[in-house]
Amino acid sequence: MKAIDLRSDTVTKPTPAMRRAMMEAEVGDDVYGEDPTVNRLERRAAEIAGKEAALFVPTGTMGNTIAVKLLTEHGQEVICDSRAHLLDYELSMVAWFSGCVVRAIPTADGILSWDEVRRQIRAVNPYSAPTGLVAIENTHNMHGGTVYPIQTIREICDGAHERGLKVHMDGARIFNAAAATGLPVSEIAAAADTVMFCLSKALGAPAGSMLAGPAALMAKGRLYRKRLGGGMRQVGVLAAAGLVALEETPALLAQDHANARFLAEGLARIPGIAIDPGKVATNIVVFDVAATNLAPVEISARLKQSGVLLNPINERQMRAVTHYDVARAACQQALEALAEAVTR
Ligand code: TLP
Repeated sequence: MKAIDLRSDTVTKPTPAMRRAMMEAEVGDDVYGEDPTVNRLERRAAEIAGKEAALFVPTGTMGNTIAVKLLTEHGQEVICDSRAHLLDYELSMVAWFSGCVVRAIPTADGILSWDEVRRQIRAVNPYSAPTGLVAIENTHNMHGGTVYPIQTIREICDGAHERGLKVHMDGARIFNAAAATGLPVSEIAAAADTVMFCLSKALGAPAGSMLAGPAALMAKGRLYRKRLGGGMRQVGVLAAAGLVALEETPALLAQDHANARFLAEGLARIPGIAIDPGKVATNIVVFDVAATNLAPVEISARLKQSGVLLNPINERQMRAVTHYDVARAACQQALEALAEAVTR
């Protein structure tokens, strides 16, 4: 039996169209800038993001890392929310590569407001690390795929820019934000200096992310990418899948969102599980299992025995992520397995 894999949308397998495009991809040495497929992908990604240029990077982590390096100086502070991916899941690259410290703001749903950001900005003085950058995560992963209201993004970006700060958007799942709000990606990212988005998550490509922003910054970013070991040579084979992902998958995301809402509604009916389905706007469902009196790792292990893969994110919460490789029927099966796992 094929496992129902709700651990992440990173687990999607490339579609037949992606595999065909990969096989037929025209390639060259991308370190010389000679891979025509990568060049095409970078132009297309820039166009979609509404930025001058884009850079193909192997991972979202590398995209965020390069963005932070481009937009800060050594010793500055980066403001983000307290459960941001770049704080909790990127091996302290903000410190390791850019020499910055993080000022984390706790939030109810991962969405920062300008007022919260404003109060944390440190001016140059004899004690503090001066603030250099604000990083916002849209959609917000660990808070359950929450989406920034466009007005909030504009307020944060305008406010930050007025104070001489930069803004990076970790838009790993910005296409989910676009599907949920009906706004084009370019509009969502417009006010931010740089935006990173992943081809390898809900869009379904086997690997790769894009960093987009001003041309001069992206040219410098190419050098940081090389420093980090991201000069990938004939990588048009991957870019080809990315191009297919950009054209084909965005239209399918609404189905993933409907499936996530369906999962959330089912979860809310299982005794001991707490979730507000009304808050599930995209493809990530984070739910609290504390009242089941079972540890999330135990629930995860029981689910695995019934062919459902679903990970804990801490001692009380678990995360289910929908994507094109899980259909509605699989979500129903996962709900039945969960109900069984927590009552067994
Ligand atoms: N997220 C992964 C794990 O690392 C948690 C997942 O399964 O969701 N920004 C955001 C918001 C992300 O969710 C991720 C990956 C990244 C950046 C990093 O992307 P990769 O994994 O390509 O380095």
